[in-house]
Amino acid sequence: MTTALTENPHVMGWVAEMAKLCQPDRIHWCDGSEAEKKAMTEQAVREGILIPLNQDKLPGCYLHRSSPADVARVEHRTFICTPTRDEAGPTNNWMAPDEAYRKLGGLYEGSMKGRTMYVVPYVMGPVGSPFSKIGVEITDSIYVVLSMRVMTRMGQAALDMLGMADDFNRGLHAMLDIDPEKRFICHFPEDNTIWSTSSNYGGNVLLGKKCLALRIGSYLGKQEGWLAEHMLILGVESPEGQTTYVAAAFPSACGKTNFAMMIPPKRFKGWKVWTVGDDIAWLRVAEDGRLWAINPEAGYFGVAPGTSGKSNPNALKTVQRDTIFTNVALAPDGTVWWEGMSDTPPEGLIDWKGQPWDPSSGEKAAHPNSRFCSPMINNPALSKMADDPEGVPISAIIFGGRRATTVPLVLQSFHWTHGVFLGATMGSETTAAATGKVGIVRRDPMAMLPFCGYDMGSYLAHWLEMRDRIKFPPKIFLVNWFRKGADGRFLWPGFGENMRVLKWVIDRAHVRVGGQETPVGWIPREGDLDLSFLKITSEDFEEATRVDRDEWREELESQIEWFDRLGPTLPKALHSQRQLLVDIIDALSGKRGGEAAS
Ligand code: GTP
Ligand code: SPV
Ligand code: MN
Repeated sequence: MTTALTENPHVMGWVAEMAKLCQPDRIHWCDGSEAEKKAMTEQAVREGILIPLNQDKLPGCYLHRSSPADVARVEHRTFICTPTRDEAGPTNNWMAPDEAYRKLGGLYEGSMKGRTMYVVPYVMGPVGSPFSKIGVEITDSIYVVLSMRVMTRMGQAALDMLGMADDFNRGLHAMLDIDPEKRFICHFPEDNTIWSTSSNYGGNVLLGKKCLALRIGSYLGKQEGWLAEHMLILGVESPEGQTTYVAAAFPSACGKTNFAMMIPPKRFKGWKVWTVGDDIAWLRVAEDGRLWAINPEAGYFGVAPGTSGKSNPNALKTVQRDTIFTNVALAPDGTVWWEGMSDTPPEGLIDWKGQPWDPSSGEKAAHPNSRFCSPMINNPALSKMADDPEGVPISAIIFGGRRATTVPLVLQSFHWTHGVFLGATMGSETTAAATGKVGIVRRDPMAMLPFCGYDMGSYLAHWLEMRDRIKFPPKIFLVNWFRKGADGRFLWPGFGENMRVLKWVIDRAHVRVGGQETPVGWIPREGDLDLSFLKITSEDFEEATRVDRDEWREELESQIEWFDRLGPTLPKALHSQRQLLVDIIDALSGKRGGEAAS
């Protein structure tokens, strides 16, 4: 056992209790030092957990291959364990706390015999910030320790910040035998505790991320009057040097990392986009009456496929050093490859399962949810505010999903409640970030469906209530980079070209550009979006930005089922908002008004 790094009786007592349960041979307290990283990396290489990559081309980079049945989040095995089912709400899986403690306790018992238990203290948010939260994750996975070191501020600094307080998240993770049948991700919001078993994949086991920063975080946010959101944070700097900060929620694998690291096209000379965060934002109201955001993370756990020098040059630069790649393909020269990195794959690839890859097999070389785990300091576009204890003031909030139809390229809400309505009813096609079928449209409010730690209706009520606390509320927008033409092509080129939409968003936030009112929100008029030097036909642009009354009438109709599912805690204001839009569309279409109007 390495010596404990704290005398905090709460930490010591809990670690002792968990050690008694799991019965490890050794306990290692992680201090976060370089020497520790070096020793653990060497051990991981010896044990085959990490494969060293070409250290000349990719210094400090390693490849990890997961078990083939452990490649994504498992929403059906993720539970919110509150005393009553109602507190978890209709969209979460629920398990009674005693049952969960009993069931997982049985799985943990003796599970670390012959193994090392690592104690990983970490801070979510800048060290010393009053808005940061402390966690301690106990794990028997060296891959988790090395990843937590990238994704959080890990080690001694966290224990120093905690001092003798009892205010820390207690996370317990055991790999077991990675059997999917023993896999559970259980959250106990009342105990500030997370228990995770039988997985070694990112969102299931890096407990600071989705489990603490979003599920437990959202629960704390409701109680303490702030918001924990699945949002990127970026700053747009104008040629005059004015920086406007924007937060954006897109569901998993729907473009947050890409948007947060965007390089504006040539047309936008002198404009710069700076990354504050790429996945999670904690938002609170400051004394100046504005909404301020911090990124609780210190690294990026990003989707590899589709990342190229064309689509996201900043991400490609970010992953050139000190990066752990998971489930990507390995090239003979010790570099990595994934679908979309280049048009022609290198010869002689080893696929993500460790087998020689046959390009004609129809199989992917990299898993569709393969990921890179890189420190944020590698990002050439990192905002100088990324580590600021106060965070940044937010002028606009963007919601966005992956929708082949209906939702236009960009839409501005009429007001806060309408914006919350657009977020609450957001739909998106499912992706490889979670197990299950890909490409099914499902409602994913604020991109938080898999991450809200309590009842969804109460969460939406909390969003509405936040309005009263914010003197200068951000403007709310809805975007869709993924609308398709009749031929199945994406209509909008996306990636860096999204700057054109972002520019309209910040101009609208500062009230300096026009727009056109439609029944469902404001859209850019012809000429409002700068399309110069963009290769897009006017038909495609028209199709990408169009608000079709019939499509929206259907969309609004299909929301009834969603609202019914959310049940009695869904705020009345959102029902009224939906009915109002129905009435407006019906009136414009010359149909009889809805009930409210008749
Ligand atoms: P999580 O880390 O899972 O929360 O995902 P994310 O929201 O950060 O998604 P990311 O930026 O990694 O993008 C996921 C996928 O969407 C990648 O394969 C991208 O290539 C693709 N993508 C991102 N932006 C765009 C866009 O503007 N247009 C199109 N067509 N695809 C995009
Ligand atoms: C997501 O799925 O939204 C992610 C990756 O950001 S994970 O950390 O696995 O949740
Ligand atoms: Mn995410």
